[in-house]
Amino acid sequence: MSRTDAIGIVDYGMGNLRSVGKALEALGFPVRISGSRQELSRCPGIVLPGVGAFRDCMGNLARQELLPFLQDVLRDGRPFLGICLGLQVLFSESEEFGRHEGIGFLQGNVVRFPAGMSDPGEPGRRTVLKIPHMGWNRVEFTMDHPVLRGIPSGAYFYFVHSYYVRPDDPSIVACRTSYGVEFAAGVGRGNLLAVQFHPEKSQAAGLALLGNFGRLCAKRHEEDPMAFQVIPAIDIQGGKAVRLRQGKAEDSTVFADSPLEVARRFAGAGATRLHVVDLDGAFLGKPVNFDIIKRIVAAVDVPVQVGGGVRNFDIASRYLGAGASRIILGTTVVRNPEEVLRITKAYPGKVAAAMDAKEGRVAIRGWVEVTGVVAVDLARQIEEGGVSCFIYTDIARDGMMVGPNFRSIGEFAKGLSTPVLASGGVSTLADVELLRTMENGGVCGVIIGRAMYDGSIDLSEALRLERE
Ligand code: AMZ
Repeated sequence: MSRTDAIGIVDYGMGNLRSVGKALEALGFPVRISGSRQELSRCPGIVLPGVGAFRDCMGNLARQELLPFLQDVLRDGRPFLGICLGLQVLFSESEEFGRHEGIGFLQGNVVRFPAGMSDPGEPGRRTVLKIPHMGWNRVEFTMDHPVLRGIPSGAYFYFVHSYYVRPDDPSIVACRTSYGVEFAAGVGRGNLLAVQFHPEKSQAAGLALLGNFGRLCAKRHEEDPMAFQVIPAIDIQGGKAVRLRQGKAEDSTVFADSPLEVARRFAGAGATRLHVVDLDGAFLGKPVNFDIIKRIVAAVDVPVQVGGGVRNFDIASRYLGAGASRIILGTTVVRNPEEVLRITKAYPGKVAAAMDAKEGRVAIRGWVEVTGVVAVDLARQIEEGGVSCFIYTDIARDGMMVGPNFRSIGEFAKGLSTPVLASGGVSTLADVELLRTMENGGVCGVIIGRAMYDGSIDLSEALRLERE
């Protein structure tokens, strides 16, 4: 079982998280309990359990630098299950022991049950309800949520809490319960479900819920665009599909007159993504082969990532507007990080950063200029800015058919929580297989160039490795 299948349980250092993990494992879903962004980022689904007090939980999440990560997971639509406090911290603020700000993904606040509540179910006899609300209670479903499906509305779940959430937007309430007051027992939006009760302590109904969540994660893993990908490259120079050696403009081999035909062939072979570079654009600093790339994007129905000469917001918008699934920024990452932020903000999940390295130092402007910037340092600096993946190219090996630099790729990926596509030097199927084994180390795919054009690698065979 690959580690990337495991459902991530966020460990924010507040104690025992075993019970939810055990329940998921008993249902056949591997789990990974971790407090590291890097490890959790590879999980197809995330559980934020509830242990301890609101303020401590937020403090620890911040200290472990998990807040931006959780924001990303929530924004991305990755399956997410919040339990108890893991529901409450998603909101704007809580009044538990003072006022404390939450993650703020959902608008609303967390309040304490009012003192002196009585049970309306017993007429004539006023029973004061104790705080915390502890024990089994009936939960009415108000939303058809995939994680609640198959469980009858009105099922009983186990609660332990003194505070409850009050969402500003009533349409996110997924289920309701009464305990003195009627309150939201859970909220849902897309693949997010967060509940006040403890499914891991709620016997059959709880296991049914966790089973639904596990299946949602498994499905996500299969569909995950970040699962290991074998990506054929099309580099365009003078309107033709070429390969360079070590990125040198003058050391170019033309492999096809029509890059569009090449793109059709690769997509026809089953490629799940194409990597297209406007080489003239990279040398010149602005798009040169835009029209050809636009036609490629329109002609194939697989995602196409595009780079070379994408140096500002407007050009990024033009490519994305033309249907590119992702744009690749190289020079701009070094020269204009603010522009990168502008682009990632407007287009979250659609920006890759190219780290083209010569002896570990980043090369820009068509790799003509080698900067003093250390690739992994730069990558670390910008990864919080919303880049969805890095593309690491070892320039010395690119086009040379000598095999990738596994060590430098591994070291680069190890230092980051964002997935890394490896490129440069890939020349045999064995290279692809070996990179595939680095998936748990953060390598999310491989870009193949020359080896595919000269017949050393059969694309269909390489793509088979993607699915194994
Ligand atoms: O081969 C080269 N000389 C080359 C190349 N393949 N130079 C740049 N590039 C690619 C990068 C990245 O995908 O790997 O162009 C893109 C970066 O372009 P820019 O214009 O953003 O620096």
